Amino acid sequence: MPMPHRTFAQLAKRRLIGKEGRERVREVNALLAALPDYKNGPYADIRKWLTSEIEETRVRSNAVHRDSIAVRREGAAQIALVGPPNVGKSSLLQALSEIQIKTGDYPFTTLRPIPALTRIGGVLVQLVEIPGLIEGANEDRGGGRALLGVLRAADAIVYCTRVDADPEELRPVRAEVTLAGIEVPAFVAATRADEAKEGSLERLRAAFPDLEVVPVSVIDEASLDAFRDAVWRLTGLIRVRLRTLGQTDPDPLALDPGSTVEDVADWVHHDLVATFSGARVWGPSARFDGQRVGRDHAVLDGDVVEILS
Ligand SMILES: Nc1nc2c(ncn2[C@@H]2O[C@H](COP(=O)(O)OP(=O)(O)OP(=O)(O)O)[C@@H](O)[C@H]2O)c(=O)[nH]1
Ligand SMILES: [Mg+2]
Repeated sequence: MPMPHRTFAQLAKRRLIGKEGRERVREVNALLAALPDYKNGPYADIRKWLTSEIEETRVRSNAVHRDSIAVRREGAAQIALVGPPNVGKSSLLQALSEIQIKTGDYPFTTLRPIPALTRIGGVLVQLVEIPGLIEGANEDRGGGRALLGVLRAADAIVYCTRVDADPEELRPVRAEVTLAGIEVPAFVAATRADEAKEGSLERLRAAFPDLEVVPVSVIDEASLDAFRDAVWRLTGLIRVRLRTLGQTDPDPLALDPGSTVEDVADWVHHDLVATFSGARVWGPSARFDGQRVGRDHAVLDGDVVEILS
């Protein structure tokens, strides 16, 4: 009587966790040998998955020897999503952007960093899924050095972990980032929040008291909005909308905090900086609507600015 196929699949996944390269291929072959030899049905599916694992492991091992995997920057900020395999990073990217991306109920579905643009309050922000950052990354385990290189270039990090998982699963990932000397703003996304058991969110918060913990589920729009807001806070950027001829642009510009009216004018047109005479401002930085201000006036998140020529 063979082992039930679900048990076999679970066992197989568990035995592959943390194994890479030759060691992983050996484990896959051992599992294939133990697998009942059905031509169709769930066992045949497991066979297909395991066989594809061999090829994917080979692809990954080759990537190990690269120094860097470039991710072209796009948007106002670049935010890295990192965490243990199979927590739902790709699903988040998919839910928040237009990209079609492979997701799967098994670890290491994603093999290389994957960028996706998401719009937050009218500003495009780039999210990058960093797959398979495992313990030993700093010693280049699992191609870790290249992955850490991508993380280093990011403006901020979202640590992703399943809300119901043991918080200890995330700790090695965070430890590798710290070990690499990467210090950027971060929060913890408690993924698959729709599956949360009582108390698991609190347990996660207790395990990471120094980080904000944001529960998120791809099937809960409100949680996705809260996630977007948290990502926006991480960027530290401020949003300013332009007003021209009495019309306010719906899409804001993203500026560094502390930016002035002069920076806004520079964004509109470099030549404008030399000639413009000031601005009118509505919103948080204005004492009253349409206040007339000089070029050194600092703008704030949510301002509307009309440059006066
Ligand atoms: N219930 C529930 N399932 C989810 C959610 N997000 C992802 N999943 C499931 O979790 C599994 C893993 O999802 P992926 O998005 O591939 O996870 P990943 O972190 O990108 O995984 P790797 O790239 O393999 O490391 C899939 O079976 C998804 O359907 C969620 O919010 N709720
Ligand atoms: Mg993935």
